[in-house]
Amino acid sequence: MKNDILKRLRYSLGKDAGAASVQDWRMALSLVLRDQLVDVWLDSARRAEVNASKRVYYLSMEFLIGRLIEDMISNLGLDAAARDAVEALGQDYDMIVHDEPDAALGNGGLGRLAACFMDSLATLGIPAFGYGIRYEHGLFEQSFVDGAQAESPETWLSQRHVWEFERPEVQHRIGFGGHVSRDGGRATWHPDNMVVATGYDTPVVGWQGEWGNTLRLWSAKPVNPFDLESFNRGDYLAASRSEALARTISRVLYPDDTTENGKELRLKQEYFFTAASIMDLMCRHMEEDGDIRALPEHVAIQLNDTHPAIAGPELVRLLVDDHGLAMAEAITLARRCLAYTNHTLLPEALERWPEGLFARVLPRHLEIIREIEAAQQAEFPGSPHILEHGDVCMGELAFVMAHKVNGVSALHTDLVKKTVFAELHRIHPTRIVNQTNGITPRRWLHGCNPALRDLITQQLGDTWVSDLEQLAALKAKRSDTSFIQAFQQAKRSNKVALSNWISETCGVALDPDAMFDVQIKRIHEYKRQLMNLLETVALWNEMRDDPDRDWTPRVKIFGGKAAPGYVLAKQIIHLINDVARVVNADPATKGRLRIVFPPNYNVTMAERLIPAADLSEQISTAGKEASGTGNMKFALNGALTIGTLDGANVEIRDHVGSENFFLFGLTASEVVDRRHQHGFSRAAIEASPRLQRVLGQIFEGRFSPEDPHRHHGLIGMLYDHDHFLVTCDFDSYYDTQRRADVVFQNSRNWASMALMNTASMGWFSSDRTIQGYARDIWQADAPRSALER
Ligand code: DL6
Repeated sequence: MKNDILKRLRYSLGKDAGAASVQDWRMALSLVLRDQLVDVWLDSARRAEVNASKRVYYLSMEFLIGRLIEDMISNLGLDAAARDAVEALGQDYDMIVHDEPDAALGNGGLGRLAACFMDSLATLGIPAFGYGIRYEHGLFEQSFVDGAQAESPETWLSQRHVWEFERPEVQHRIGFGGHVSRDGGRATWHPDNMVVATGYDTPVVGWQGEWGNTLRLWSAKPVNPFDLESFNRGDYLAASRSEALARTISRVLYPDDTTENGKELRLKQEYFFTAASIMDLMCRHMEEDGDIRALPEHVAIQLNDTHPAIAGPELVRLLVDDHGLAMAEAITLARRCLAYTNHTLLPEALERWPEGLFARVLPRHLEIIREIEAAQQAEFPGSPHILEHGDVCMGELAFVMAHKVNGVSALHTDLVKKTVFAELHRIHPTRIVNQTNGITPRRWLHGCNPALRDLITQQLGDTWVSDLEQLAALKAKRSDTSFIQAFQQAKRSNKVALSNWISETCGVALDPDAMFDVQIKRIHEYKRQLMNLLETVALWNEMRDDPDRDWTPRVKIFGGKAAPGYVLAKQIIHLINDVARVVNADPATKGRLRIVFPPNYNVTMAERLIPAADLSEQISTAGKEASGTGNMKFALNGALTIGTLDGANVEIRDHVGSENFFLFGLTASEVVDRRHQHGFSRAAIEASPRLQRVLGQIFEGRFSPEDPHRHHGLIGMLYDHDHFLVTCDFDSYYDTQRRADVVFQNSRNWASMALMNTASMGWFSSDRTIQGYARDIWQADAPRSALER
């Protein structure tokens, strides 16, 4: 390996060892690893083709993959070899692997789930492609300027993305606009704009390097690189206009997963990657099989939320306009290939596009949607409309064009049936199924937590990594003193490492024996970071009132980005930073309360924070968080959860035991009832002197003396529009936190509760989730046969 690295350095990067930077060493190592992936990857593709296996196509606007190098190394079983080779070359291995930029091609849970699914598909040997967009700029970089969020463009591609292979030969022309002509009933779409989608392939090889799938990301290029005539005239701007327009489509990830911004560009992005993916898989099918009617036997297309919902009309368009099928047959055939995952009930995230916009951008698709709508109404009169109030409703479209629709936790699926799709569920009672989310144990325990990984492997061997239910054997160790001590030691070493990093990055010294209480996720009202902060201020008040009490030391850690246009979320960030400044400078707490908010939360930061957490904050308003996956990562890494009965918290609590989970707050149905009570938030505030005091302090500018009015908007919202019931759950949350304080004081008992969490989380592996999709949705039960050579 050492020689291979030197060879790559010299012949691929044109550097010799004396001149190589850390980045060069990292690239050379990555290229050597990539070589090792290629054989299994190509071999898997060949086997899938020879076996005529059904392939899964996972269409997702987002793949939040993070860094890949450590995943690749450990999936190939090369941890020791890679470290030895790099060290033998006199280089710092950790520095090299940490040099890789974090590929942030996603906003949060939905994108990270897609990345976990890619890992599990490869580990299970299910032939699959992930299809998405190769954004030039991923999720924005966050910094804090005087406590307020500032955004700047992310530039992951400023360095070469070493893992990918550009495929200039894989190109599809994607049209926009224009008109539709008819010749003897056959429609032809004449777009007036075209871009070329070019594929970039990243191999995704599963655990132990037995199977490899492809993540194919599309980049938009102009049909003609530039206009020679304008160039010759000296009008260089006009000459490159078409390139600039094309590139805009794959330039930036939309920084918001719950609202639709820049409607036209967003719609074009959605159509761009969906159409390229559908064309791509159709070409593959026609080359390998040749019978268009056999498509559903070979193709399972999963729509990750409604973003790729245009896949239905696009598939129908190709079947009708290019392959000559009748409309009714095409709709049925397309439906047999398609399935749709719903990830949210928030009304603002259920996409709707004005019909006028659709007519302008995708005129043929609008015609087809009208036919789909007519067919649905003819078969099921009174069915909810896809075209409603001048909008195209993508949720209804995705539902009607899918043979299965799934929610992402038991509670969420139940609510999907009762709320957003109640009527469609009545009409199609077997279409909605549940597939509770999961996380890959490769990254979220084996990779990110070497201390705990090694302890578990000493006990169980290493087969748990691909069979996570084996962790249940650890339950027998809950009263084993020496094991519990080793478990505590692993956690403490992670907390020390995190403390060192926080001290370097935030300049705040932490006590590793304090309770590390962590809330990391997008900043959103429903996720209630604000409630966590109000509780922190209340605790600060009580510490100051009674400084000699035996307070449990706490470190409150926040991490997350607010969508740039989401004003309230940005105000919450500002308030957290304002409170942190005052509390951290206050000697009265005697260092027993610290607040830290490291900027630019991303996958890599999560990998640092999660192994060091004692308490996991999963405190969304019940009924609002579809599942959560951070909740699973924390519990797997031995944090106790403080949480509401929301999303997958419900199932986590069932698995780890109610005695090992700090539950508080209103249930989903109580939330709905409470909202109907007039003046509920004022009543809750009046009933809680503790909360009144905190709100009063913030209102008076206690934490923002330089701008006392700064947080009036937030306080006014809590009094008059507390849609997410922060005020109603506050007291119960505060009391539960104090219960956690008491339990934490008995460190031995806390550790055994934490161990019960780790030991009970096997079911939350994304391998289990993917097996569920394969069985209930894709009928792609190839796994074992694919792995047999
Ligand atoms: O299913 C993955 C993830 C869930 O764990 C979160 O609870 C949910 O909020 C998130 N949903 C979205 C919705 N985006 N859109 N549209 O990201 O999905």
